[in-house]
Amino acid sequence: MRMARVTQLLCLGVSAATLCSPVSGRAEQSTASPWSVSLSAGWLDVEGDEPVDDAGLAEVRIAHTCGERWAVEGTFALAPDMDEQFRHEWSTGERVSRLQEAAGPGVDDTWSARATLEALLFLKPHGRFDPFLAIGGGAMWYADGFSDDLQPVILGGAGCLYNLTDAWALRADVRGLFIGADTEANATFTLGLCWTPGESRAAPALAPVSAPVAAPVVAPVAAVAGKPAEVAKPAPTVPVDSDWDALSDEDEVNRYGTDPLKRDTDGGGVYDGHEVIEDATDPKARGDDLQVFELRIPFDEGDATIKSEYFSEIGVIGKLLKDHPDGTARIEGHVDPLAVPDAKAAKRLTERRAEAVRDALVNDWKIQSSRLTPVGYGATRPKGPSAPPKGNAENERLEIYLRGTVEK
Ligand SMILES: [Ca+2]
Ligand SMILES: [Ca+2]
Ligand SMILES: [Ca+2]
Ligand SMILES: [Ca+2]
Repeated sequence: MRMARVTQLLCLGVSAATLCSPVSGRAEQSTASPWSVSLSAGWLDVEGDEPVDDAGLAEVRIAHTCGERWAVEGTFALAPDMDEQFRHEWSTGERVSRLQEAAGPGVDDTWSARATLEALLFLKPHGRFDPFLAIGGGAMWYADGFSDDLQPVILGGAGCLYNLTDAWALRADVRGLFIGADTEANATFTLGLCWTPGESRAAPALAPVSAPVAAPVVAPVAAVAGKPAEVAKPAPTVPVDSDWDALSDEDEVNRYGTDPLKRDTDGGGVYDGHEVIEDATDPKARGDDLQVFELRIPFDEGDATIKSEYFSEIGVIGKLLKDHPDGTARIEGHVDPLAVPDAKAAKRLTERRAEAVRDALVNDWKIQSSRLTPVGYGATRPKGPSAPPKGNAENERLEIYLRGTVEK
């Protein structure tokens, strides 16, 4: 749970300490709300010499993203039915209710509420699995007056988000709680659901597809009758990119000296726009093109799960990176604009697919994650025109650009 939308997590849970942290959205560049809400439920494990026994727990959490890795989360927890705990009285051999000793005769169950504020540190902000550490404090209140009205709480622990979609994630939380002046030690275990309204995290900023096209020079309209001359607004210009290489024809001719009708002018394997925009190589010199692979992995519609029969194709990349320990890979996901019409959804889907390839390289080939850069381009880099009604299959692809994997 990658994070610009750090803050809205909603966890539904079953037990004590569940926390929905900003699943996918910590502070990356994004227009998403920084808020998240979580509902969780779980179990409150109580120290053995306390008046009450272990109990079920429900929690509501509201989180706010504070940066790439940090979020602040407020939690209200309720244990609605806490049974009494007993001790053995050695002198009489009887079981004695600790709760009735503390709260008075006839009180055989009670309930409690807790409010806390925690700081969350996300350890892997861009993964589908998004583990985090948590530490904070607050106060706890027991009904039936068997304890102080409000007891201070210090808590710490960890959790993990599993991003299902841009908006929803599962979460699991574990916390240790030190409550009250006698520092009784309790623990909570919860599962929940997180909801982050709005857009998901954004992919890393992309370079412009083509250089800005110079606006036509428009001569000012002559001044009339003493009025100042007005400047006509230029009509918006759509750059023409005849060869689908992400550089406009005009820029290819006037700025880069590349062939506006040839996608890969130097024939080295990498198209002109990628050399100019991403690679900083020379689109007119064949020898400096990066090593590039295009993977045609069929995904289910809207899904980013790689089917096992395609792991061997990723293995080709894994072996190259294994053989070249200094090599790095940029993993790009692309779809056709008709296949996923919503631009934000397309970007997120392609990012998830690129992350799936990265995860396979990390898990199956033990390639360090720091050597791999997954990027989602959505439908901004088609290889050719779309084809109604379902789109051009050529445009749905993963491209892997390798550096440092070819002996010079
Ligand atoms: Ca072009
Ligand atoms: Ca070209
Ligand atoms: Ca090239
Ligand atoms: Ca080149």
